[in-house]
Amino acid sequence: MALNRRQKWRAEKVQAERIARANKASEKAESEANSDGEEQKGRVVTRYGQRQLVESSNGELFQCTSRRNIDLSVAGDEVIFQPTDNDNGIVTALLPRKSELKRQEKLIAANVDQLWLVVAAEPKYQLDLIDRYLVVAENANLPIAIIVNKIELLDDLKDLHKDFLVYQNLGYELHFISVKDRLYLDDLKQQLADKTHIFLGQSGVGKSSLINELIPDLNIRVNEISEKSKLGKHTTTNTCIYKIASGGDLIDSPGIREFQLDNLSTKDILNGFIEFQPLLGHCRFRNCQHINEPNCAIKVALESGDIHPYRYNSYLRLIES
Ligand SMILES: Nc1nc2c(ncn2[C@@H]2O[C@H](COP(=O)(O)OP(=O)(O)OP(=O)(O)O)[C@@H](O)[C@H]2O)c(=O)[nH]1
Ligand SMILES: [Mg+2]
Ligand SMILES: [Zn+2]
Repeated sequence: MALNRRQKWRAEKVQAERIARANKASEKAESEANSDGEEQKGRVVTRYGQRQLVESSNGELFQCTSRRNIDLSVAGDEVIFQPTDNDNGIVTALLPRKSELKRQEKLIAANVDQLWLVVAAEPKYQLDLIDRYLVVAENANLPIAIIVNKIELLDDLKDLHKDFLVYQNLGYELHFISVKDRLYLDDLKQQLADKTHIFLGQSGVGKSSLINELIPDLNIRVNEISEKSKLGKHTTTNTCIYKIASGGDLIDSPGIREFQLDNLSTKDILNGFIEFQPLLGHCRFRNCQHINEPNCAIKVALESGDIHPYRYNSYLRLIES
């Protein structure tokens, strides 16, 4: 519904007031910054609105605003900041990023080394959704591994292993675990012992529970999934980075719901199927869509069994949606 003139005027006024307030706050913070602590390096733990929580090298937390000319930071960002009073401060510089993780054009984390796609026995994983997440993950150009959680709920793991064989054959590392019963966590722990890791996946699969388990003194709020709906409850609201005592860093992020899934371009989709990569450019037509064109390298690979029919159908579904 279009806003009428009066509503529009009101919205603009509110917006202008908001900007004026934010500018005033940064001016105040800036003048305080000039009279206070030394500039130091820190890392952004989480951001909320115009503020961010910055961790200093000795682990102290500061609530910071940013100097006006500085881009918004996200969890994982390295910054220069200046403490003002007590536990407040002002960010004066944003250091260059090693990597940026974006969803729907929105930056969600910085300086991530490894991406983990988390799925679960309940809410039950959907393979086409996994393919969709993998496309997003592949487009971030980061190493990806898959965690299947809550396996203690299954009587028989045979079907599970069969379902995930296609991913194993594609070279994705797989971990079948139960956070609840602490099954098969040791391997995982070792791999998380250094570098920065982010956990992505549907709401309710146990991302926060896993981080809680890996960082025992952490109090991430974990809610029970509503028994009836069998739908994940949206518990984590902010992307947040946590340090493991042994050295690595773990980033918890809010679960993705189906309606929030990224709009993927044809290029992203093609980029997202790792088994397609060596074949691209080998079709008869340069602009081949790999649907029903003659002499299509992808279709040839499909027919010879080098591309799994399931994955090819996922590709078709994504390209046609
Ligand atoms: N049965 C079982 N339940 C688990 C396991 N791990 C986590 N849960 C439960 O699953 C529910 C959701 O866990 P969370 O850790 O909040 O899930 P999340 O992925 O962080 O969800 P969002 O923050 O909404 O994205 C909680 O009730 C957990 O107790 C497990 O291994 N087995
Ligand atoms: Mg969570
Ligand atoms: Zn083709």
